[in-house]
Amino acid sequence: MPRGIFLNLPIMFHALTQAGFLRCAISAAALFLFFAGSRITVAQPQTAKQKIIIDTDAGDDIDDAFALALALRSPELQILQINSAYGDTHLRAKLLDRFLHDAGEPHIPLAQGISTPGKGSFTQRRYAEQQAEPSSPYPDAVATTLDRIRESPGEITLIAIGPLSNIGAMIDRDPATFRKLKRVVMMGGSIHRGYNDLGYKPDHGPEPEWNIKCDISSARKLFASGVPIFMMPLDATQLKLDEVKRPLVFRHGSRLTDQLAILYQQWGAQTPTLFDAMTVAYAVDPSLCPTTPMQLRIDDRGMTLPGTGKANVQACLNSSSDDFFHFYLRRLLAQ
Ligand SMILES: [Ca+2]
Repeated sequence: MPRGIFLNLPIMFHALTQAGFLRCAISAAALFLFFAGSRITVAQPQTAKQKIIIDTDAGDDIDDAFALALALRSPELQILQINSAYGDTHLRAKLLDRFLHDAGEPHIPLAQGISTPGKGSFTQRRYAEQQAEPSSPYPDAVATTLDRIRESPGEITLIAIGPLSNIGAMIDRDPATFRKLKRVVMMGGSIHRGYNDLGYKPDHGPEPEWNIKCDISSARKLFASGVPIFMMPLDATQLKLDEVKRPLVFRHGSRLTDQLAILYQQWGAQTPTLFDAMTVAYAVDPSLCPTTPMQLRIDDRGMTLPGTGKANVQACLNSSSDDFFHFYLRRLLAQ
């Protein structure tokens, strides 16, 4: 036996003993931390879901359906109610009824908004018409939304993805209750970019945006309401579901994506622009559409014009289409 090792045996024994003690001590500490950690995990309340109400003119353009699909695939959200908005709101409610049933989500409450002499095209009319009439009339969207705000003051996010007629009526009926919304997240407006400006060429300037110009009076009421408004305008929402991404969705084969595939066919154009879906994405992950405080006024044509006064909205002026679709498609295709 080499002398060095022989001579060091007591020291080695001592070291091993110490190591053993240390191992025991570390194991005990780890066990303590494990159980302590478990206790902490059990004691912590689960993160509360965001309560949302969606106000939608689904049936004309196709992006509302894609926004709803994202909401249904976002476990952070508790959908209290979906309102049909603008135009033939009864038929829109039937579209939503079929969409939710056939997607496997029939428990979500629906309400019928205020019918207006709409200018919309209702491209997905046949899908809606094939839904049976409800056994009892759809509830009134304005009354039930106000009721839900009273039940959960300061907690509800209203996601507005259509012309704002229901919202204007809520403010007319009970402005104090409306002010108890946590916030409104809306698709609407055009600050620097108009339609079909994807940001690659020099700006050709803003233009009146559909959701604002269809009911200017209601939009003005919302801007003056005092409720925090987070606005996703044309500048940040021209998100193209292109020919590479469409097969991923339409061949996925879930009950939800099958509804999108049918509605896409009835819509009848080629490349959807998912304007409305950004509102839901923003509600879940605000980093997808960073906002800037702005003072905006609405002129008689429906332009949203920046001013220099006190900010009345938080507007998102730019977003990354790649980041959005990474977020969106991963959720939609996860099940
Ligand atoms: Ca819409």
